[in-house]
Amino acid sequence: MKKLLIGNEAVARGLYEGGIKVVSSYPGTPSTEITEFLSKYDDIHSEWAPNEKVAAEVAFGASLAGARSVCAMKHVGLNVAADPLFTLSYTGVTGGLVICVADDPAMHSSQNEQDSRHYAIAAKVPMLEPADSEECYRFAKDAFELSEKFDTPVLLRMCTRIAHSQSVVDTGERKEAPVKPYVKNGEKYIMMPAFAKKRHPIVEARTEAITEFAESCPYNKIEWGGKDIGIITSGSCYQYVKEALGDTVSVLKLGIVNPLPRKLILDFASKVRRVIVIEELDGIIETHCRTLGIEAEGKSLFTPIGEYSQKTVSEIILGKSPEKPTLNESVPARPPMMCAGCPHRGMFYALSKNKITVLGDIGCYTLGAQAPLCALDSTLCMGASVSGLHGFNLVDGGKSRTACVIGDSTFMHSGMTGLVNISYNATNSTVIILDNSITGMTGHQQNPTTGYNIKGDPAAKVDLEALCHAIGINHVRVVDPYNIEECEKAVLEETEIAEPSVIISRRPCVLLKYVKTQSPVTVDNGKCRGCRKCMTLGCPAISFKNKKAVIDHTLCVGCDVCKQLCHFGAIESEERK
Ligand SMILES: Cc1ncc(C[n+]2csc(CCOP(=O)(O)OP(=O)(O)O)c2C)c(N)n1
Repeated sequence: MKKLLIGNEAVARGLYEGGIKVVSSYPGTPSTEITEFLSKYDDIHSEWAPNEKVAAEVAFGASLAGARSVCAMKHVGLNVAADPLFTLSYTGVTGGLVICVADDPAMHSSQNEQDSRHYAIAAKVPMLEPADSEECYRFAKDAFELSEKFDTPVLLRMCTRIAHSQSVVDTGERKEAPVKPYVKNGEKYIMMPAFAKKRHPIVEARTEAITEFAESCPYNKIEWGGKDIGIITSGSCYQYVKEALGDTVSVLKLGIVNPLPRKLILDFASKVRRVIVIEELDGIIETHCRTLGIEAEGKSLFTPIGEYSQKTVSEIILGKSPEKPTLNESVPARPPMMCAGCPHRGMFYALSKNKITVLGDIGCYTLGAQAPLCALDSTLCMGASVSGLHGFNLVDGGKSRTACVIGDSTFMHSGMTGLVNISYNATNSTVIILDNSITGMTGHQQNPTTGYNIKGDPAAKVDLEALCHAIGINHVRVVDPYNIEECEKAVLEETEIAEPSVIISRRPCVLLKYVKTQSPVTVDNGKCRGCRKCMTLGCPAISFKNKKAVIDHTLCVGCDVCKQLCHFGAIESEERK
């Protein structure tokens, strides 16, 4: 049946039809919807794991038990799952195992721009890269076969443009893949040195076999056009090349980006005058061409930074802008900002006002770094706020008032172990868990602290207070971030004491459906002195006109935080007017 699908939905459909039995993932833009779409199928098991390493290991266990399994993550998630990945390459699989990884060139929603293809090379596993939704569907479906045929996990590389763009997919029916019977096989699955040494040559031989497969497989294809320029490309860049250059050039489109074919590339290169590799991020295909002795051009023309477009390709190859219309460049920028009524804001105000040095983490609350709050001093990767704070305090030795902030999902992901270290190695660190009862940043996924699973069914709920106590923290207190005085008091007291402490700043995300908002607040123009105190919150509902504060009723949710700041009683709740 023909359907218009975004790349991630097409991947989910392909995996479903390919016989998936288990998917375990951790959310991360632009990969999240793969698992969200899979969770709609009731005949497979789907789950959010606390982090990508756990997810990959769940997929491994399910594969070991004979089922086709999947985990999906964003590019930085693969750093977290790298440990199982590298040895999974040695063990191989029983049931087919597919790891979907989504890169984010241009960092639309990421902290770096790493190129996941390096992982495929380093871990010596095959990587497929689709260029539209139809390929997302087909590659995902075939990936299980490939995984079982070559006894390897298979990486399916997505990128933001392919994951979130729509194109037509001709879907089919699910083909059940019976669970293979479990057979104990220590030499294959117990990777201690004696056995692992025997597996390594198998991995090398497998790479040779897949390279041979890549020479003539249907995923790599040549489209002949003008022979003056031969373009070698893959993924989204293929679309830019076709749109910008049509058949004025010949194109070798690679669908397997690791291992790369040799004969196919040499043959293609021998038939064109000039070889240009167009690949976003790093010059991986270009380097491969050069090791084959081909004088390929690539990064001398195209930047390793950010995304390309048909405009980039046209301007660099043809020296002119494309004839087809491009997006109007003057689309207004819409930078992310903390929502009106965001429960993180009150705590950030308290931290900023009291000039606390705050190690930050990754989530909606990273936006606390923006003016006017400017409440953060660092953001590195998930979990790093907690471990980093301990390191900072080891050196700072109490000279500054310090704390760290971490969301509930991020705390479950990789903050807990940092807290164990704080407790065990004893620094007077204050960890603030911003518990908004959801994984907010990636679009409201459940996590182990929310009490619901991926399907929205009730599930075991981690008791954060009890967990922190069990880790050895004696000072654990809960505050309401809509109460500024309470937040300030907690921050000042807990950063003062001579032992580790945890503040749980708890209030559900205001965008959750079950959260009841209050009537908006209004400024009494007579009382407003134009002091701009309310503006220091950075609430998007508050602006300034004619030297007075104005509150946008379409945005205000009546959290009352600004009201607490106004010394002149100029901000009033609607019903009290
Ligand atoms: C290793 C890794 N995995 C996934 C992500 C994507 N990601 C960014 S923040 C975040 C979780 C945010 O949830 P939470 O900590 O609860 O904070 P909130 O956004 O709700 O404030 C995720 C999954 C990431 N940046 N890095």
